Amino acid sequence: MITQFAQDVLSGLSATPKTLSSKYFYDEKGDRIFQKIMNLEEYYLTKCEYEILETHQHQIRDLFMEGTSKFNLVEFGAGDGFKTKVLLECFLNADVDFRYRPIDISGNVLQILEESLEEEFPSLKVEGIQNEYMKALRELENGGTRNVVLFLGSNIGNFKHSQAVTFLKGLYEGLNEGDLLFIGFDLKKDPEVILDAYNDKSGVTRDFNLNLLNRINRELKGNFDLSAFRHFPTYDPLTGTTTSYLVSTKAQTVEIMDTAVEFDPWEAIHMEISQKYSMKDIESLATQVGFSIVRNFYDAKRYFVNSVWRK
Ligand code: AVI
Repeated sequence: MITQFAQDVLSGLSATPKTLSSKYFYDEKGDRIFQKIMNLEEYYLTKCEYEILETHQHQIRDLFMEGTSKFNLVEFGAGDGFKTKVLLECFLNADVDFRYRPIDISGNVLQILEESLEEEFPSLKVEGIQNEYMKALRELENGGTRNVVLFLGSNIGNFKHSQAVTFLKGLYEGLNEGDLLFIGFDLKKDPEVILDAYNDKSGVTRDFNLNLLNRINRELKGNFDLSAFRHFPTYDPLTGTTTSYLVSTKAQTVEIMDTAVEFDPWEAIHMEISQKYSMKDIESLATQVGFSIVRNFYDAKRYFVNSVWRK
């Protein structure tokens, strides 16, 4: 049986323009490279969001607790929980009554996270949900306990506008009146700062993109020559969209599962978008989906915002 990955790769590479989905970046090696990205000098996003959580943890706690005695803290794509641990520690220190429910499609990711949380915070109530985000929503509490959903890291930025709206509408439908969404957006800023974040000098982001070609070679019997593709990110300050391409430096034929994919010289594969927002963009997105914005938390440079939305 042909996997969803194989189907998506073959249809993406036979389309015009050629495209691959960035959701496939995250195999084991991709996860490791992304960890490196988050530690890069140029990649300000993680540092800014960490600063927001550190600086405003008490106000965030008070907001989550406003008008209720307990809540479920649900997280989409928790990863290693590095940033979330700031909040978890703050809530535990204040004896807040809450349960942490990280959601991830990978059982392995959840298990590693749960083990590290048990070691660091033995009194924390953790109950992971292994499922796709939208399906996991059906497992959420609707017995009166508030759900607070964390969607950190500007992960929303990897969706096109229409996908972001569909995703947030699905989330809205899955929540109860009064539930909260705590969501991270990367803000529009000096285009050079943005471009550098996706074009680091040490080439880690290039390797992150090329790793998907490697994954195709490994898992789909491909024969991409990685040295014949160049990483090329762009940023359009009008739309706020960062787009990453891999550009074929010559005419070449790549075989994937016995299918030939032809590249013209300098033909590009669209790899990823990372959308940057203005506060107006964020307000209109929240309104379009039906949420009301309760509060916005910024880092000192105003590079990033964590916006709190209520259903
Ligand atoms: C996961 N996501 C928010 C990252 C971003 O900034 O778009 C993925 C990434 N791609 C290149 N560098 C980081």
